[in-house]
Amino acid sequence: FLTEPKTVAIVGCPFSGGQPRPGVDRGPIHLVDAGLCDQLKELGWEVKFDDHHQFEDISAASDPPLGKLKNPRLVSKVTEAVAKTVGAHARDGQLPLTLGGDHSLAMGTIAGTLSAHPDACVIWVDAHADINTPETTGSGNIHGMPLSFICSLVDSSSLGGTINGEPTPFAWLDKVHLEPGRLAYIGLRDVDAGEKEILRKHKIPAFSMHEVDRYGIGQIVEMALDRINPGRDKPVHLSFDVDALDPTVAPSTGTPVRGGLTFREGHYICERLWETGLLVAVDIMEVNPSLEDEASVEQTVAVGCSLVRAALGETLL
Ligand code: HAR
Ligand code: MN
Ligand code: MN
Ligand code: MN
Repeated sequence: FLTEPKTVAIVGCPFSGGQPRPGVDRGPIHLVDAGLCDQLKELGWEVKFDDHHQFEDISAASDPPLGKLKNPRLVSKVTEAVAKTVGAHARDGQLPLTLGGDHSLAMGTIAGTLSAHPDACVIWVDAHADINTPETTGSGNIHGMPLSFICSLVDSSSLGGTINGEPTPFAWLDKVHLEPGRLAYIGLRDVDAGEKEILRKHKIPAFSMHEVDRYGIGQIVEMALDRINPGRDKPVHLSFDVDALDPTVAPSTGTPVRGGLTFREGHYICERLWETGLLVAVDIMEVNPSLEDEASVEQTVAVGCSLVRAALGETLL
């Protein structure tokens, strides 16, 4: 699916509006400053990186909650811009690598991937399912909801039709659709009751830490691919939330949950997806360099870079 010479387009997204903790917007800056571009050139990639995305600002005052949703207009605007950027790179045969920022950004990245590869499937690596709807969310934080929009569980008209003559935020996502059967999770361990119901109702393949313990990561990745990509012929989008990793491995993230993936388990997922030759887009999300001490930040950033290298073909031998 990628054209030669193989080119990675780094989409740096300094954005934190999908959740309340400041600092996650500095994640992409730290990942790039740690030398990610050179590391990928070293692996033989052409690297396109101009600068981090400059997002239009919408002040909090002009963006009051819509139902429970916090910062809805801002998140909608930013993710729509990300969808355009990621889509353009993907249509050019480049591999978009989106650096977050919070996971609401995946509304944009997956929409962008689908615009170029309508038959793409998604591997979502996360402690959380991020599939709350505007009705089921307890927090109102949109980083806990991107998949409900992407999988068309939300109709933007349910968010109020027009407001002051403006179309409802997220109307641009109405045309975007990922079949729930083309999404598989790995690493779950903190899933809300309403989300569990959604996963059951739509029969979404979900491999929690319990299944990782039971079968081992090698089998889990094949089981996930068997469900969403049995012929191993469809493009794959990897959306990796670093909180999927155990907090001892990736401490600097906004919502750590103990009992996560080991360093190797996280890397194995990336290596195996690269090995399939099907990978068309990668997200690394939720690195927050303002959390924990300096050594933890450095460790988390280094792990983020290392996951990217694993997904982009750094082989061990
Ligand atoms: N499920 C909770 C919510 O909807 C928590 C979501 C949390 N955080 C993330 N997403 N980092 O992966 O608010
Ligand atoms: Mn997430
Ligand atoms: Mn998470
Ligand atoms: Mn839709």
